[in-house]
Amino acid sequence: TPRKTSPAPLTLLGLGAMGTALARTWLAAGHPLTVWNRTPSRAEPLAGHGARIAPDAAEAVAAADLVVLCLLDDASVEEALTGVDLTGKDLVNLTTGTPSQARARAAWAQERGARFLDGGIMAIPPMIGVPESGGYVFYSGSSAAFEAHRRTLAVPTGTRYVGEDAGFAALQDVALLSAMTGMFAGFSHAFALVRKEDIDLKEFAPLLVEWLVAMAPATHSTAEQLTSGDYTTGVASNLAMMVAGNTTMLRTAEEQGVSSELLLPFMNLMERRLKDGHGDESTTGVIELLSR
Ligand code: FVH
Repeated sequence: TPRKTSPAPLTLLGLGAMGTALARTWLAAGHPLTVWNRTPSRAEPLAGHGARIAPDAAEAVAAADLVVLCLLDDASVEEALTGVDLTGKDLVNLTTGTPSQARARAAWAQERGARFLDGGIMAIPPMIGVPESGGYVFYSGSSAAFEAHRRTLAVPTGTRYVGEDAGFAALQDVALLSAMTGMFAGFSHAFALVRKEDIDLKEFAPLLVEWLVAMAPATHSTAEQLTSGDYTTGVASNLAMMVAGNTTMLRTAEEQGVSSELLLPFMNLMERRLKDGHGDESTTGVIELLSR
């Protein structure tokens, strides 16, 4: 029979909305948890759930080998850990930052004798501790640290390790968030078009969802085309047809008294690519115009 190991101790710095959600799941799973927050009053409610509250970041870090950070930004990580002894620690930084901030922070941690993992959280606080929500964290950096703490890290939400390059988690996190921003822009424009008409928005919403889900697999063909270098569409809609269709979308916006400012940046790129002679392609060629 497999030997049952007791839940590993860890430290968590940062008890904002996300940090508190993480703390609660580790405590509920029986992990001995030491917490620290810049504003101590935010830590107090966790004492009743079994957390040990450290008076400062240095004491919190000293309490466990695994130290998780969930602070506002990279500057707050710097501020919280300045002067703290990190020798022999495994730092897991769930603070959102850029890829270069993650790489610099990994080098910084290594200089101080610590292993480093960066994490990009693909979840919001209510999804933490709810496996069926589909939330997860991208991790990158020290694979040895990831393997050592894999079970503990999997307690609050799913885990996806994406490589030794400490910047990869942040990069893929931000790439997904950027795609989400485009989707928000798209459905905001759609609602703006219909909302002043006699159309039930609650009936329109599921149509929008169905359409977005039906179109989402285009991401797979985009990946295939970028990999092969052949952007031509074959039987599917091509850029020449789509640019012609843009005229109807822009005219409809005008008729409805809706600004096209959310659509125009992408449409302008499509038109540029068409003018460059790529009417037989999909929209994949637009990506060529984005690289600086
Ligand atoms: N909440 C969310 O939906 C998103 C989901 C995706 C990932 N993000 C990132 O997670 C990090 C923490 O987010 P949060 O929601 O917990 O944020 P807040 O509730 O605003 O808490 C911020 C904590 O950071 C502490 N803090 C701020 N500045 C400093 C500093 N200079 N030194 C030490 N600690 C600092 C703050 O402490 P206090 O204000 O209570 O004293 C909070 O503990 C974040 O990167 C999101 O992008 C969340």
